[in-house]
Amino acid sequence: MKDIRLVIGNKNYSSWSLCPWLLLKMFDVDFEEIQIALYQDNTAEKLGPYSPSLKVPVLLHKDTNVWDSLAICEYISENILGGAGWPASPKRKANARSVSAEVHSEFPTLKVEWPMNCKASYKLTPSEELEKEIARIDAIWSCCRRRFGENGNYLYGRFSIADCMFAPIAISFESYRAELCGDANTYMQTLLDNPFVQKWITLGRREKEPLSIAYASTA
Ligand SMILES: N[C@@H](CCC(=O)N[C@@H](CS)C(=O)NCC(=O)O)C(=O)O
Repeated sequence: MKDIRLVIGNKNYSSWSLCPWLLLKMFDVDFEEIQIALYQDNTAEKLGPYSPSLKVPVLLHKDTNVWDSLAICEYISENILGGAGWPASPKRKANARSVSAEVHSEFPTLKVEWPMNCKASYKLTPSEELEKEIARIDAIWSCCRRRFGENGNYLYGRFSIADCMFAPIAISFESYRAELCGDANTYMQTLLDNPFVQKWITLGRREKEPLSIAYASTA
């Protein structure tokens, strides 16, 4: 058994699972993946031993377990990557933490109207509320790239946890054809071209389990 284990859900649908998975992959951390199919009759029984919230993702590291995607990314950065998960400068780190927390706590319409589904590929016209959320994400991406992106193609130049938090959104934006401004669109493409995001999408598309009737209709 490996020291670091990550419990994730279906790659096709589990947007939060992608965030820490991508961080571990990008920093070449050796870990074991434990995949549990969500919304099956036995899902709670399988998650119970790992996850007090009965949700994924969960990180198991030696005798510690951490649940909730952003807490896991913070833990990985602090305890496994020596802090390298965030940009080094305090100003950029504060900004990166703010936008990552915003993904975590905001955008309720996006999460319901355009849930990540790696198999989906069609235009889905956003509601007025969703348009406002897309505009906010467009503004975050454009502004970060302009202010902080000089040393690379990611949000703060070099890859960081902020990119992990936005990767599932990039997948949804591509699936449902979000209309973005130039800089934001280029950043979305950077995320989609990331080899590990590509791998996640490919593996997600191969999965067979539907989540529920509602999700299954878009799969
Ligand atoms: N805020 C949590 C959300 C976790 C979450 O909702 N996970 C979903 C999969 S992406 C899940 O486990 N759903 C199972 C359920 O709701 O029963 C995080 O960031 O980890």
